[in-house]
Amino acid sequence: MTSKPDVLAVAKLHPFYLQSLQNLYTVHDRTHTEDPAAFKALAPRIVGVAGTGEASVPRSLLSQLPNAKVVSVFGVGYDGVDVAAAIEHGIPVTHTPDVLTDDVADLAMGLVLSVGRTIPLADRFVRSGQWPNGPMKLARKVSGARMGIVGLGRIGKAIARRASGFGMTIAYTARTEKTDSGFDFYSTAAQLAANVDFLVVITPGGAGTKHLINAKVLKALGPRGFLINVARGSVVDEQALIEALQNDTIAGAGLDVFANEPHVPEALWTLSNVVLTPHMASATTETRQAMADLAFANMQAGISGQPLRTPVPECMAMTKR
Ligand code: NAP
Ligand code: 8YV
Repeated sequence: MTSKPDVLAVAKLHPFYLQSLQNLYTVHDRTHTEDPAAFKALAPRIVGVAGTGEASVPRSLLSQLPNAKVVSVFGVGYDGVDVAAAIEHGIPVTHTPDVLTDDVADLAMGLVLSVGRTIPLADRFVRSGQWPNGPMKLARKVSGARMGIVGLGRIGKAIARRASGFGMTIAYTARTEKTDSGFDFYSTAAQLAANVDFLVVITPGGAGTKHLINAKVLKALGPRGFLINVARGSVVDEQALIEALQNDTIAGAGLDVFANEPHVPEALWTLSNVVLTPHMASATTETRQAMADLAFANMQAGISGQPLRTPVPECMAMTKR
């Protein structure tokens, strides 16, 4: 019996992705961190690396994998992968764009409605028997409000389409102006924040966007403004955000991502003007299946030397190893 090729999982994989990998490969679950001694002997046999959007694939790991042919990320964001090092080692990186765009945009709008219309707070109000004692505090009208989108890419545009359906006016910031969008462009997040009611963050993570949303941006958003973050925890200065929420510098926040997941600062748990979700923007059965199918197809293509389905932009021009 011939043994299956070896693949390293660098994070806890979603069962849909893991099961399809296990049909063709022997999957070593985080052996590099769980059993470094065993990994030394295993590393030269690894032909593929499987990760998630939050996974770390540093240069120090890639340099131990002389026969790896692909890093296949289950997620569109790949800020944890040292792509420059992967390219130097001749290992292309793939991700799962587009298939999750609708779900992430849906959750962003869900958070806008949740914080603006205080839906989770209202649910707690009813369940805790407070309704007979008086009306709830009035909420913030969402229809017709001004939305600012930080990152008008695939998901940012899908959020804009949904917000337009609510009669919201859209403005945005990005690295480059999109003149065909028809939306107002601001060159900085602070300028954008000063001109909107809901500021929705949907950029990649990593060094280029670290703390793009800082105390200055939050001050510009102001006491009637709400922050929504569905991007990466690293994009927002979390300590500055906590202070802005505690001091009513901003009105509230809807957060799907955090600086040190799965750990969420206790200061956020206690605030009533915050809605918290556990990095679940793409977490529907339908979308997780589509992500798993695409991540698996990329892994299979990489290992068998076929054209990759969705390499990350930096690896588009790479030839096969
Ligand atoms: P995308 O199409 O590449 O769009 C990214 C957008 O961010 C682009 O408009 C880009 O500007 C902008 N951007 C990049 N760096 C920036 C900077 N320094 N300042 C301002 N804007 C900047 O990516 P996507 O498919 O929309 O995904 C975006 C991100 O969403 C992912 O990378 C991931 O981090 C996050 N995400 C989160 C979840 C979740 O579960 N919460 C799920 C999926 C994705 P240009 O257009 O000018 O290049
Ligand atoms: C996933 C994500 O939750 O696509 C991304 O960048 O952050 C999410 O879709 C993640 O990749 C799965 O762990």
